[in-house]
Amino acid sequence: MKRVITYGTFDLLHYGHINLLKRAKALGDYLIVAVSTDEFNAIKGKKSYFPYEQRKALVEAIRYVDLVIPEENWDQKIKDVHEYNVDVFVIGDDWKGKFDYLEKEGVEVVYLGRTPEISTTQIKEELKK
Ligand code: C2G
Repeated sequence: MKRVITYGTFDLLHYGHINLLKRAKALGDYLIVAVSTDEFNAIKGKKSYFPYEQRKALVEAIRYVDLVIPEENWDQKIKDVHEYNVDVFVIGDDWKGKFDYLEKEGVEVVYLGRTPEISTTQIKEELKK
């Protein structure tokens, strides 16, 4: 059982997020998604439209996702990969290089290409027009 983990806010869920989760699941058999809490979003400087509980419920409804856990801080990844026996860490390549340190924990680190032309920020901007 190859276990994969990824992290994110996943606000205003869109096909870019789905593309990422679909490819992440294809790298193993079990996909864990750590969804940023509202409190951690504030630390990340992100304001979500949907609160954590709703973002969690949306991500849990995705066929590729097996488990959703809260992401509460920048530093929990090392604990998480051991606690959940993770084999692969995956995230979009906007984060390229930022999480290579997880390789020292025996985890394969994969940066996947972001889906172009779609972002939560862009959705919000266009809805404002
Ligand atoms: N993503 C993507 N293509 C897009 C938009 C997002 O592939 N057009 C990916 C991002 O690269 C990320 C995931 O979808 O892997 C979730 O995106 P965000 O919710 O923006 O996550 P982020 O705020 O980058 O949080 O500790 C890590 C952070 O929590 C990552």
